Amino acid sequence: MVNIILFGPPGSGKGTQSANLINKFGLIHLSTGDLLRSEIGAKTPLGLEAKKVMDQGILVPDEVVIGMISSKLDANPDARGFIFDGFPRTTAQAEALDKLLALKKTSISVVLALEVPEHELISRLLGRGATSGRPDDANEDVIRARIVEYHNKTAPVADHYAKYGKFKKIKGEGSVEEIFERLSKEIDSLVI
Ligand code: B4P
Repeated sequence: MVNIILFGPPGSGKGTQSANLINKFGLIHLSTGDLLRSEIGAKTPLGLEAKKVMDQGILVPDEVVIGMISSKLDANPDARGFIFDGFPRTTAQAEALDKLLALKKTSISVVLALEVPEHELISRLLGRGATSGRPDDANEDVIRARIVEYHNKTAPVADHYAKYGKFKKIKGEGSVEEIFERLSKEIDSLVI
């Protein structure tokens, strides 16, 4: 099995690249952002609670997203692998993911971390906010709050995987196709 974490700050292109990578490599895309937005769209109790924090640019509680990922792993017993997009976003989430994968006798193959300068992140997210209707992309204060959350809570996840030699930085600037090529090269060396 090949299990990849696509890592990086908000707006670094995780969602954009995952959509293309799953087609090329036949992996299953697990995006906690997408899962949460689908709960919000369906107006479930979980979605209504999540919306309150997501609209402020802060992270949803660990137990909520860990529960969602656990159900999705159980629902796909025959997968040849997964791309985790936007998860794990805290060290507690990373530890929980390691345990969930160990139960399935597998582990993370590599963490590919997209590196993009902050001014570019802000301009990409404001650009999407102009058309997507995503409240967390709509104003610069919320975008900055998401970047602060990333530095405080998500960046330490890099150390968690670097300890095991599984962390790889990828230049996240350039065209979508150029970045796709960089990521594909890394995954090619893993895929059976
Ligand atoms: P996410 O949905 O994960 O969103 P993201 O980090 O903002 O976006 P991503 O990096 O995927 O950027 P994208 O490709 O879309 O999270 C949203 C919120 O959900 C979080 O703030 C949090 O509240 C909550 N949440 C999610 N997961 C959680 C977890 N595990 N724990 C707790 N809370 C969680 O690209 C952005 C824009 O850039 C797009 O418009 C795209 O077209 C553009 N773009 C992409 N690549 C480009 C390129 N190469 N050049 C120019 N533009 C590009």
